[in-house]
Amino acid sequence: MTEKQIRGFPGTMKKIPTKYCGGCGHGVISRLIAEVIQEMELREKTVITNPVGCAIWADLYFDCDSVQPAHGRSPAVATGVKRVLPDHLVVCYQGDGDMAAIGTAEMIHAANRGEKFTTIFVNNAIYGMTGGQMAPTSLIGQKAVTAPKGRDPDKAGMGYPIKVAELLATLDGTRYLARGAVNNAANVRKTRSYIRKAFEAQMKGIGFTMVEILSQCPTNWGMEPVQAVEWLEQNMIPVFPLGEIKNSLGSPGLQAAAVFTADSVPLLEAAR
Ligand SMILES: Cc1ncc(C[n+]2csc(CCOP(=O)(O)OP(=O)(O)O)c2C)c(N)n1
Ligand code: SF4
Ligand SMILES: [Mg+2]
Repeated sequence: MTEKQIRGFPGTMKKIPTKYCGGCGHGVISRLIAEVIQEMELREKTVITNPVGCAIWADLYFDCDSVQPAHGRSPAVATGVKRVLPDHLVVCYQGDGDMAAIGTAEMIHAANRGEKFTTIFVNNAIYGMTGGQMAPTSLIGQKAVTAPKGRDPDKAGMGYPIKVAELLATLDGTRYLARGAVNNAANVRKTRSYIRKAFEAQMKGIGFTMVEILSQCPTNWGMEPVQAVEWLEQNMIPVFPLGEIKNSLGSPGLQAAAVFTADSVPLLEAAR
């Protein structure tokens, strides 16, 4: 029987060991981004902004240009890069601490301005790099080093998990917002298709696009990798439902009212 190669190593990634822990979702997400860049033949025209977080070494893994903004400032830097190089693919890679905590202002205003870059938002419900502090996306009751008894929105005033995709869906500048996950092969494939759709929209000059991706952090969740996948499925997906949260790619201009997909209307109602 002759061997047939199903999938090769994407040329847009360097063949070096990553610094990610075993079972971490970041590595899969990086690979998906690299595969889509390669498929679209955009390696020489891509600029990635690295986050401050466990993906800080993204420039070591991707074989394309990159910038290292300060913590949370990636949307501001991506805005500048995209405005100077409008024909380039600009990918803003951010974690939940980076994007939904220290970088909230930059995120909301870049999205509201309809900046034409794509954010890949890695939601692992924790600050991974710094050792497991509570993130804005941590679940109610989830333990973190800064919430040893679990996140408590009422008595301890710790707030509720922020649903970033639903939040940004209310802004007219956002045109495509999807939420995927890397817990199984089917969701990995779906997430890849969301990334492709967002990148294609960006290259057509359409406004702000984002793919939020639910991702495992077994190390700071204190779990084995398989257990972390199960935890994501049982706990994160019910709070952060998967699918296209907003798709107004067909609308003519940035001022067009948000067009929600049939799936996203109940999701938005549930998020209220
Ligand atoms: C201005 C500033 N404040 C705080 C930090 C410390 N810091 C580094 S990474 C990080 C959180 C990263 O969490 P997240 O964005 O969720 O990324 P993850 O590691 O989970 O992928 C923090 C608070 C810093 N580097 N710079
Ligand atoms: S600490 Fe968590 S997010 Fe960071 S590399 Fe390890 S598993 Fe991944
Ligand atoms: Mg995180």
